[in-house]
Amino acid sequence: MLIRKSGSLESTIRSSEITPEAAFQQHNQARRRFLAGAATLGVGALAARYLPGLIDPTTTVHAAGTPLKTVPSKYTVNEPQTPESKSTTYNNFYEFGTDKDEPAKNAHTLRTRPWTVQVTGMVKKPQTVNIDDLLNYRPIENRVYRHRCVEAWSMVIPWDGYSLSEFINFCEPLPSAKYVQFVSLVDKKQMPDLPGGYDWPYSEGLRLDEAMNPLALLAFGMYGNVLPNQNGAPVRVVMPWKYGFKNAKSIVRFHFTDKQPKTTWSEINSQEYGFYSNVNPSVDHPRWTQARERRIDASGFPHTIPTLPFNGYADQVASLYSGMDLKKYY
Ligand SMILES: Nc1nc2c(c(=O)[nH]1)N[C@H]1C(S)=C(S)[C@@H](COP(=O)(O)O)O[C@H]1N2
Ligand SMILES: [Mo]
Repeated sequence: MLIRKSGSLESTIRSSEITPEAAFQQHNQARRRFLAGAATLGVGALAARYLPGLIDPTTTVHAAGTPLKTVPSKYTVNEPQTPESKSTTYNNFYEFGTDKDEPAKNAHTLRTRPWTVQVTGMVKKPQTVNIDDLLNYRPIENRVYRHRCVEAWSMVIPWDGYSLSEFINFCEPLPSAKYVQFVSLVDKKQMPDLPGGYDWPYSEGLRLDEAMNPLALLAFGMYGNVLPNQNGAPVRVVMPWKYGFKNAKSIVRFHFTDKQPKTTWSEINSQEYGFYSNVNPSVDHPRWTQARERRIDASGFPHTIPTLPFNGYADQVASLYSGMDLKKYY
C-alpha cells in the first residue's frame, strides 16, 4: 500500500474541496516556495518540474466539457474530423455496459475527482500523483489523430494531452523495466452494471520503447474540452497506430515491470487479440478483414477506406518493430 508523501500540498488537498480561486492561490504559493528555493522534498518532484503549469494552470475545473488551455501540435493529421456527437456516443467501455451506446448513457456515475494515479513497480520511487498535478504537468497539445475505435471502425479525433513519455520520464523507471502496464479504475459502486465474467480491472500495456514514442499520448481531453466520462476521463492513453483496445481508459495506476504484462483482451481471447495490436492491413482478425476500415466522419454516413500500415503512422513507428514477425506478434 502506497502512502502519499507528507507535505505534498498539491497532492493532499482534495481537488473537490477547493474552489478554482483557492486552487490558483495554492499553485501560486507552491510556485513562490519553489522560486525561493524553499521547496521541501515533500512538495517535491512534480511541483519542481511543472513550473509552466503552476504559473498557468490548464484548467482548475474538471467537469466534462470544460474548455482546456491547449497549444497546437505538430502531430496532427489534416483529415475530416469525426463529429463529437459520434465519438462520444459509440464507445467501448465495458465497465459501463457492453453495448456501444451504453457508456454514454451510464458513465455519468463515474466520479473523476478526487482522483489519484499510482506509480508502482520498477521505478526509482513509487509514488501517488494527484490528477490535477498530472494535468498541469506539461502544456496540453491539441493533436488530431486517426483513431481506431471498435472493431473495424475508424474516426479522426482531436485529442488533448501530452506525450506519455513526459510522464514516464517523471516516473523514472529503473533500467530493468521493459514494459509499462496501465490499470483502469474498478469500483462496483460507481459501476453498478459491471459485467461479470471479466478479470477486472481493465488493464493494458506497452513495451517501454513504444510508450516512449512521442505519438503515444496521455489524454485528458478531446475537442479542446475535458474528456467525457465515457471516453475515459480523467486520464487515458491514446495509441494512434494500434487497435482501440490498447487505449486504457480512466487510469489509476502505471506499473513498470520487466515482464510482458497481462492485458484484458488478450487474456479473454488471445487468438483474436494480441499484445502488440498494431494496425496492420495484411494480418486479418479471425472474424473480419483488416484491409479495410469504416471511417465515421462528418459526411453523414460511414465510408469504407483502405487501412494503412500502422494506421498511417509507419514513418514514426515502424522502426520499433524491425526484425519482428508481425504475423506472429499481432
Ligand atoms: N477501462 C477500459 N478501457 C477501455 C475499454 C474498456 O472496456 N474499459 N475498451 C477498449 C476498447 S475495446 C476500445 S475499442 C477503446 C474505445 O475507445 P473510444 O471509446 O474512445 O473510441 O477503449 C478501450 N479502453
Ligand atoms: Mo475495441
